[in-house]
This record gives sequence, C-alpha cells and structure tokens, in this order.
Amino acid sequence: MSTSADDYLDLDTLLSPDEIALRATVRAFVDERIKPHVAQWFEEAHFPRHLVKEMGDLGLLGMHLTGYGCAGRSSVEYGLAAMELEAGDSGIRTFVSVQGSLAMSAIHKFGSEEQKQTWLPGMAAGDLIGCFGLTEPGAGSDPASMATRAVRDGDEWVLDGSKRWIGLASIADVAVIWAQTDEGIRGFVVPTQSEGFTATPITGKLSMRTSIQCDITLSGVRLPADAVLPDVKGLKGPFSCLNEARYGIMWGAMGAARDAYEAALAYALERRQFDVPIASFQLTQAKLVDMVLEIQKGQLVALQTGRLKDAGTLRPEQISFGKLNNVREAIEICRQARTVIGGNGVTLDHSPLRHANNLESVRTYEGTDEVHTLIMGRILTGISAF
Ligand code: TGC
Repeated sequence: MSTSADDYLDLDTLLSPDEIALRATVRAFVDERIKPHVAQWFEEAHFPRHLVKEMGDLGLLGMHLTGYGCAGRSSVEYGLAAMELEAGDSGIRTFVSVQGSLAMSAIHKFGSEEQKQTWLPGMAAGDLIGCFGLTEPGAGSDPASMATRAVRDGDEWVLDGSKRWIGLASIADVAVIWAQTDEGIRGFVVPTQSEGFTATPITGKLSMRTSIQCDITLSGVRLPADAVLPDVKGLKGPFSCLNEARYGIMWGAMGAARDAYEAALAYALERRQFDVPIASFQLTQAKLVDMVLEIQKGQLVALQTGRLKDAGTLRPEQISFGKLNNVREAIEICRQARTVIGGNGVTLDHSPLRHANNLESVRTYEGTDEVHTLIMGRILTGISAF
C-alpha cells in the first residue's frame, strides 16, 4: 500500500522519463546536501553559500533558459526541481528563484548581447550571484509607485533610491534594479561593487532564515549608458520576470507541503498514546488524508500550468491561480502536520513549522494572496478592484 503523497494518484504517469530522472537527481541532492543540515542553518540564520556552486554544477541555475551556459530545461522540469528544493527549505528554493527566474531571466529576456555574455554564463555556473531590486520600503504590492529614479547625466545614468526585501543582495555580484526614468520604468544592470551601492541584510526574521533578504541603498550610483536593459520599458519588464518566479513558487510550495506531510505520517506511525500509534486515531487519519488531497490537487495544478507554459500559451492570471492556491494550501498542510507532531512539532527537530514559517514569506512575496485574488477577480468580472 502506498503512503506517499507523491504517487497516490499515480501522477508519475503524467511525467516523461527525463522529468522523473531530473526530479530524482534533485531529490537526492536535497536529501544528501540540504536536509541533514537545514535545521542548523535555520537556527543560525545561515545561507549555505557553498551550495551555490553545487547547484550550478547540477544545472539548476537559470535552468529553463537557453544558451549562455544555461541548461535549457523545460518549465515542467524547472517546476519539479523547485518542488524538490523546497522540500528541503524555501530559503534554498528562493535562492534558485531569485538567481534564475528573476535576475538571470531579466538579463536573458531584455539584456543586450554584451550584458548576456558578461553575466549569464557565470551566473549559470554558480560563480556569480544576482539579485532583483523591485520592491521598495514604500512600494510593495504597488511597484508602479516606486521612488527610485535614474537620470541621465551626459554619457552616464545616475541612480538614487532604496529597495527592500531584496534576496541575496549582500552577497550578489550584480543587481537588476528597476527605476523611474523620464521614459517610464527601466531596468539597470548594476555591479554591486559600484560606488554608492549598499546592501544590508534584514535581521530578526521569523521566516526564510536560510536565505538572505536585504535593504539596498542607491546613493548617486553612476553607471555607463549601456547599463540599461535595452529591450523593455514599463512594468511589463519586471512583471514578466515575476511570472517566472511565481510559476516556480506554485511547485515549490507543494514540496514543502509534501515534506511536512511525510514528517507527520512518520511521526504518527511511530508515536504511541493510549497504547496505540496515533496514526490509528480517526482524527489523525483525517488530517493525513486532507493533506494528501491538497498535495495531489496542488501538484496537478502546477503540472497543468507547466504544460501550458511549455506550450507557450500560459496567461499571467493562470499563474495567479496556482500561486494563490498552492501556497495557501501548503501553509495549512504544514500547520496541520505540526499538530500531528504535537509539542515536539514546535522544535527544529521536525520540519513542518519551519516550512509553515517560511511559507508566510512565500505567500507574501511575488504577489500577496490579496493581489492574486484580485488579479483573478478582475478576469472573472472584468472589473479591476485594485
Ligand atoms: P498595470 O499598471 O495595469 O500594468 C502595467 C504593465 O504591466 C503589464 N503586466 C504584465 N506583464 C506581464 N506579466 C504580468 N503578470 C503582468 N501584469 C501586468 C500590463 O499589461 C501593463 O503593460 P503595458 O504595456 O500596458 O504598460 O498593472 P496591473 O494593474 O496589471 O497590476 C497591478 C498589480 C497589483 C497586479 C501589480 O502591480 C502586481 O502584480 N503587484 C504585485 C507586485 C509583486 O508581486 N511584487 C513582488 C516583488 S518581487 C519580490 O517580492 C522579491 S522576492 C524575491 C527576492 O527575494 O528578492
């Protein structure tokens, strides 16, 4: 009898041998290189930078991009990798998302040939780290209100402003910074060694502790004229990159949920109360069943979304469906899994509460539940409620 949330509905029959093989490779990496250490990293708020190169060697960085040293994998393969990485920890999957879906994707989609040649091969290999600066202290859900400004001064651009919640910025080599200009919002490729660029890690986080999020200050940062991303103007630039990251998140959240379910199931079979394993109680079985129902449904949503993406027909509002549903359900699954583990579940000896705490960030970044609800509501009614 199968007890795995992975195969209850034989979803593997919907995957190709290559997809299953890629998933197995990433799962083995997570089991060996992440899971044994992740509780300590979370406790110490430590980002395991040594894994960056290893993930580059595995072809996981910008893996759905083609050329420039990228692996050229499908969207479904990218999603499966995100799911396995987040079964380890959301912070590690977030690194891969920021690097590949946001920073690399911006340069790949909109950069000049020189920008691509300069940055992408090193980023794909894990030799260089990138970050993506959109959100600001005063501009979260409404990036159109950003205050960061870039002005031309002769042959140079001069950037002033601030960004907040920027993943990896303090260890990044390059930042893609979005700023207001006289011709609308533009993206800039900013080497982080530039004078006037400062990134400060945000401390005191109760979530995403194996990752780094920063405040960025841009004080008169001078860049050459060709630092601008030439091929996009306006918010559709950063939003196109967010589509990529939001897509990966809907898969990743199901990885965290699956890991929490597996932890709860193992505990329920082992833990005895009233002279029997707690898995023999009807209320415990109901919790486990509800988890599997939502994990399987969430994986189907992610897979269908991935197939649409690979077919080139995916619409942004369909990504909102998966991001909203899967993260919301994953948090609930992780919290329920914690209840199965009882008091012991509030420690780092067990993964569910760590995952649930991480998912609080995941449900907030890349579009909050409210933003994705209203994106869907606008499609259903034809009325914008923003
Ligand atoms: P609107 O002003 O109407 O649209 C502006 C332009 O953008 C286009 N567009 C899109 N293009 C591609 N994909 C999408 N998903 C797009 N959504 C909009 C739109 O067609 C228009 O183009 P054009 O050519 O007409 O100018 O904006 P809107 O009313 O559609 O959007 C409103 C709203 C609330 C949905 C949008 O502002 C939004 O999505 N807000 C959420 C912002 C968000 O997700 N922020 C996350 C920032 S990144 C982050 O959190 C960092 S996490 C990673 C890390 O750790 O660093």
